[in-house]
Amino acid sequence: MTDPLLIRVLNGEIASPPPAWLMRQAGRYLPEYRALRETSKGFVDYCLTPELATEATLQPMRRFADLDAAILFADILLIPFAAGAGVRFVAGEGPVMNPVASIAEIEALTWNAVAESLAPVSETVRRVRAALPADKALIGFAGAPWTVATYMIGGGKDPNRWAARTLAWKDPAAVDLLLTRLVDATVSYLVSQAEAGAQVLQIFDSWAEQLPAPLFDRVVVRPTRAIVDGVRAAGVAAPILGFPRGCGHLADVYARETGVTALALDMSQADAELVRRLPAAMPVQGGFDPALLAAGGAAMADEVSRLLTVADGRPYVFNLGHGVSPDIPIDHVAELLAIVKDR
Ligand code: 1CP
Repeated sequence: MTDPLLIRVLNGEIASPPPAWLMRQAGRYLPEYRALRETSKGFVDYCLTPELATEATLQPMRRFADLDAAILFADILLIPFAAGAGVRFVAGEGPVMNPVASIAEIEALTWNAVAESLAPVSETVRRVRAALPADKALIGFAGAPWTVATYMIGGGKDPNRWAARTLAWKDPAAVDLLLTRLVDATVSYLVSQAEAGAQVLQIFDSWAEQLPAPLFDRVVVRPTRAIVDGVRAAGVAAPILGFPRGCGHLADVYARETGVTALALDMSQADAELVRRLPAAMPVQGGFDPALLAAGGAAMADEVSRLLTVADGRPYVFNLGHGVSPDIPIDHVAELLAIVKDR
């Protein structure tokens, strides 16, 4: 049997039309998601209940036949939750947790309990894979260590990553220890997702922005390289997508030095000159502005054409440059996917 289109393209095939999926394709813009979410006690419970998480993963697949892949319904903050950081999602405020700032606080977390408490996620992966048609790929994911660390150091959303960036300069040993613990937890988490049936793995580094090059190397590139090496050492061959959002032209360094299979581009990185400098033939993904998806209209088709030009003969996966936001009209999603698949 041939592999799903997304896997073939991440392994180097050029496809027209390209495979398509959308970051945050499950979630609050879907009425069926909001209805299901009301039945759970809280967001973490929802993610760790395989029946609910399986249903949330499959909802966008049922609605949009043009999607080539499902992404596991979970969250990048499940690792700090499982490590006992007190993660909770407060309505209207986002994630909150107990901040860590010292080696003692980092060592006091229950890192050894992470794998067991995230076992329900592997069960979700097994259920989704069993329910998905063979031609649709299943994507597993985790947050990159730096992005997860910014929430842990900030005690939740850390505006401008100020707390995390300050600590990275002030107490490098503490931040490096936190990143090391996160690398180890993330490697086993991703390996168990792959063993349960995830065919692609994406590493979300949503807060890779605002870092000077030496710090970018220390907190983004090296920990990501360690994850890729760890996953490969465990015998997992699945393509790995890296998404270093907001790092501008440092995406080139990231693409060369982390070992990822393919690079997910944000809006400003979806630029012909930047893409030309990437390692030869490395597949690229994404770049479409979620605000244009909110706006809708004829400009969507022009931007899809532009992105195909930017990919310039490389394997390309259609996606957004950041996640779907809750206010996006569902009709615009269907229209956008039809535009992508029409050519
Ligand atoms: O109440 C709710 O329903 C919670 C809303 C929600 C949802 C639907 C959160 C809380 N997380 C998710 C799911 C989620 N998160 C997925 C599921 C699969 C999908 O459809 O794509 C994924 C891949 C994520 C990843 C995630 N979580 C990221 C990385 C991607 C990105 O958007 O940059 C980040 C930064 C988070 C943290 C997070 N989770 C949720 C919130 C409110 C936040 C904070 C975001 C912020 O700090 O602004």
